[in-house]
Amino acid sequence: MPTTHTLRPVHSLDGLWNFAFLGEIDLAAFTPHAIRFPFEKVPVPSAFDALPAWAGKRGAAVYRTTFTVPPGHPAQLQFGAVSLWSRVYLDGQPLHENACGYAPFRVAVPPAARAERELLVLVDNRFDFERVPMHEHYFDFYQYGGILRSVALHVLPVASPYLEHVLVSPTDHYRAGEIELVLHFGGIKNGEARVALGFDDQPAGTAFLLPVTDGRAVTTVRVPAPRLWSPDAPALHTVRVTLHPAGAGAIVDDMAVRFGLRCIEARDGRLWLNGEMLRLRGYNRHEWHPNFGPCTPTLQMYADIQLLKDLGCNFVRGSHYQQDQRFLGLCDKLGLLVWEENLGWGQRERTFASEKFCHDHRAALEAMLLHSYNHPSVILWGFLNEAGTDADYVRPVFEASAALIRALDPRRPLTYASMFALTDRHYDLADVISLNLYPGWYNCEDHPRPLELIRPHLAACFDHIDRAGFATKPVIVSEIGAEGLYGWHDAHHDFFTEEYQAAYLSEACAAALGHPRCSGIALWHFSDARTYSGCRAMRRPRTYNNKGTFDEYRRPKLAAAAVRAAFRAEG
Ligand code: ADA
Repeated sequence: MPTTHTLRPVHSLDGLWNFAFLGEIDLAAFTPHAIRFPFEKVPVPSAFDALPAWAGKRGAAVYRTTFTVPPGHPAQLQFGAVSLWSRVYLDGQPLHENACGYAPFRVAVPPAARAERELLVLVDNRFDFERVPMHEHYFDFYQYGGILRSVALHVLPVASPYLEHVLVSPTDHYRAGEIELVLHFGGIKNGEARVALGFDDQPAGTAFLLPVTDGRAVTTVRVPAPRLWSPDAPALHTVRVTLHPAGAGAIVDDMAVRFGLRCIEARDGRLWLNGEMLRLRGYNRHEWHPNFGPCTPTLQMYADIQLLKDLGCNFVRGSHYQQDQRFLGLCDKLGLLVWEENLGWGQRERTFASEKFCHDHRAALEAMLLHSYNHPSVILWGFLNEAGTDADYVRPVFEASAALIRALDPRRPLTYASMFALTDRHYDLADVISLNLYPGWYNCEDHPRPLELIRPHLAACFDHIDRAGFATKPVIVSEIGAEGLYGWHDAHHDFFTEEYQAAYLSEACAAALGHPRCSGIALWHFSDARTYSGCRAMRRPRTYNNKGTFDEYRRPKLAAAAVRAAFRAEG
């Protein structure tokens, strides 16, 4: 884990929990005291509807476990992700609701006189715009239910402050090892905190006082023996922050975080990493495997990164939601650049008019920034894929999102993937312009040779951006692709064959990477993934999005060799 503690006890709650699928219950009438049903044992993390017993089912379910906290101690539950909607009960009392199935969240556990505590998580994977407006049935990826990511219990110090987040940013002097630390505290609002810092294997330095305003303190320091992070040499450092009591006495809390010294910039129409021009070669990737749904084992994540690197990629877009911290940690260590984005897919006016949506989106975006901040692999923040950015109703949410990102992290560029390359009205808000383009796949019914559409369309889009006044912003093709059904070949090399897909991706790579305005390409997509059920799947054979270069079991299609040739020639 990128964040560790040596003083506070941290217990993983992953393992077998009691579980019951409740189906179409009325959530308003639910009370944990009235539960009279047999529990089964189900692992946490899990997507219950990826398991054979509840595959494809929608409804409510409960997960239940117990844990112990020393009497009188406060504690905190840290959830990686619970989908789609959840309510957390502690000892029968509702404590917290969450309505973004991919955002991490924390729940304060108040001190109690007894040690054993009962934790019950009510989850619901039914779509319901009023209750869970961030998730919609029309998203082109299957949305599962359950406690999708790890759960941990942190036992906190009694009646003293503790460290909530430590955010590390390399400054302009990153080559000399200078970093800015923003410390978020629990238990001190305004006042002072005594902290000490230790880097890598070295002991902590002398404790010093920092002013705390609104629960936060900022300081700038130098990392001894600094080494730069880059995809080719992904060197990592650690800082351990120790928190001391105001007077004399032992340390009350500590937190060690891993980070990298690197600088990512969007300027002069290009992307720059550590001062060198950067071109992104990569894929969009869903966190998904047919056997586990979105709860992918670490080994599979590692294998996927190996496949990406073998194709010559330096970049992955975590489409279309916050990534698992394990995946980001692997990208840090193995040197793969990441676009980290908040959940969203094609939302239109009704969504942007919803107060609950605006609130939940903001909370999830903030959680993404706080939890994924220290990953040097993350070079772009993104949000709301393919929203209605050809219209003005998105503006307030887009402006507020950009402002929130810039307030929390002024040093990393932000972007959003637009499906309206020629009519988008909000490019001014992005540091990097990202275009989802499907010439030669969608909307080309009247063209006899659709592959010929790719090059002129890309050129027209790049040209439009410059003419619209955004020549100083880098542009990337954030999606482009075609379906190829694994094992489907025919002499016509027509739509859905592996041959058409391979030719399409070759042409897309050549058109994008051959254009002087292009700062990168993320192909759609890495591996086939389950999507819509029912009639919405008419354009999705097998109810899969089959535009993977690999099928769902990571078997390569012909496209793999085509992309490898294109990317390796660049890299
Ligand atoms: C969009 C969208 C992807 C996927 C893709 C496609 O650009 O962002 O999630 O749906 O289209 O396959 O059509």
